[in-house]
Amino acid sequence: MVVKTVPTSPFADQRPGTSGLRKRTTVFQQPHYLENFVQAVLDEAALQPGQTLVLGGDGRFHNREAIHTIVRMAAANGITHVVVGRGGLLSTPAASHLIRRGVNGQPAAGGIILSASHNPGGADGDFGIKYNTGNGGPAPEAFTNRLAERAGSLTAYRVAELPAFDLDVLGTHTLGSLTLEVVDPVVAYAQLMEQLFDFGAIRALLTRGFTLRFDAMHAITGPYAVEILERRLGAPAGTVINAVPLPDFGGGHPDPNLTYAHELVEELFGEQAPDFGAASDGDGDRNMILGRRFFVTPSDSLAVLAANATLVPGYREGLAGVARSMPTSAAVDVVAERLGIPCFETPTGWKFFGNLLDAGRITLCGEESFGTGSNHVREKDGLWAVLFWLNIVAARGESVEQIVRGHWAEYGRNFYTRYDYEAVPSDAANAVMAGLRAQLDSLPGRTLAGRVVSQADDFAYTDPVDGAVSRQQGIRLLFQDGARIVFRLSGTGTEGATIRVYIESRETNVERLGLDTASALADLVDAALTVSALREHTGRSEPTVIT
Ligand code: VG1
Ligand code: CO
Repeated sequence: MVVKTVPTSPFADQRPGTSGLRKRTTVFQQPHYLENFVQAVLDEAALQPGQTLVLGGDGRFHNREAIHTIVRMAAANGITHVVVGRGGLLSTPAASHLIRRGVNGQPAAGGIILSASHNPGGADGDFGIKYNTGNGGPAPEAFTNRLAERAGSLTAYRVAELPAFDLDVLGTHTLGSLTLEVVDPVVAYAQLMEQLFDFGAIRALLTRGFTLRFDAMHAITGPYAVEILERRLGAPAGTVINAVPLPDFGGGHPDPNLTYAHELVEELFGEQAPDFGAASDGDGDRNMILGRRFFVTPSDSLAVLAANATLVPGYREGLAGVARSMPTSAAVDVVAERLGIPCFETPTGWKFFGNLLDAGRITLCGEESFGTGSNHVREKDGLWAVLFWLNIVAARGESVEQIVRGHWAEYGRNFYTRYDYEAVPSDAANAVMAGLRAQLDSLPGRTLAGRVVSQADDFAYTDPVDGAVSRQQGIRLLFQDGARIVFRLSGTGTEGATIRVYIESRETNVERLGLDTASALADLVDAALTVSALREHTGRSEPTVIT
């Protein structure tokens, strides 16, 4: 096996964000750009001979070329075992499961996942890469900080000349000192789902005429959803729409929300609406849940799953605890209190749930950004959430809408909305945040939107397991009546800055539980825009997306 050492000059912009390194595809196609980052990952990960690396991606444009490069670099760096999904494909949750399960009873040491998640793909879209550690979860901040330093100071990378190999052929390929195992990307994951959920009850629900539609958005979950929903659960062929993964996601934006999953939304709010609708994102870790003419907010979804978990075989013993990211609504907190279990509030990004899951302190966790998951893997998991919902619907014999309205009646309702301002010039976005920081001391005690601010801060988190501290995770305005306004800058965008404004109010008056979200939150939205001077700083009168 011939190994070449290629001189490279470091890149200053290779600092991972909320979830890995995400850039324009054209940035990744620059000579040495991908290689430079991968060398830094392999150096930091420091796999020993005999240890296994899992490798796969969401199938977006440049996936296959990148997989070939990474295999050749892995061999050159002394890695002896690589497991890759057929065609170079693995959904993010399936990759997490494969790392944990490993091959032949041996867990893998880590994995490289190629994805820019919900960002558009294609030659003009985005590409991304991240490293997950041996627990199957995104590498913690300490790792990604070291990674960024190393990527910014490398002078060379190593790549091997290997015999040609075909990612579409299942089985073991021997390439010099490297054993490359090409595995079916779906089977192990589908088996895991069968262990967690009552497939018999869901099958019976479908036999009784319950109808569903799943929109794979031409992204990675197509093959997973066809296998699980149509083949194993018996939903009619065609239940999964946009089921074929395409390198550019069919030109769409593979983000399962009311704006981008419009085909599904139109059907679920139309005349012939099925009972249940769901969608997932580019890499399969997000989910949107819809009932007939009814949208479930991700924050409510987490609360409903927590309240009903013991109806599901995999969670029959109850929950050790729950966690949500800070901007996620406090609906799940109310459930946790009722159940008498701990509820943790973490910074945005799945990496912050890893320690809590590993330590057995939480069983379920979620984010307002259409992410929900559990201790079954160390990533959020789109299809898992869909199956959890179907299992609850089957067990309760109620519609999605009945379940959610019943939940509000029992626990109260947290009205919730998020305003995103995408591709804002960085200077303007930073000015918004700086302006808010400057007011933190003067805000408590002030009345905004008829409510008294009880606390204003920049969220900091101390990991209860390893003590790691993360600061500046978002500006919070907490009100005496439980309402909240949160501002933070996205760490996944690739153009300028994205400002996210999260707005929430708590309602327990039964007369007001059925209000529509926009009117329930109108005064808080106004207050948020005024106190931040967002329109003045950015010149934007409207957000890009409202969820
Ligand atoms: C966004 C979401 C965050 C999520 C992250 C990765 O991050 O807000 O909740 O964990 O995307 O999800 P940010 O920094 O842009 O707000 V995915 O499905 O894009 O990997
Ligand atoms: Co994703």
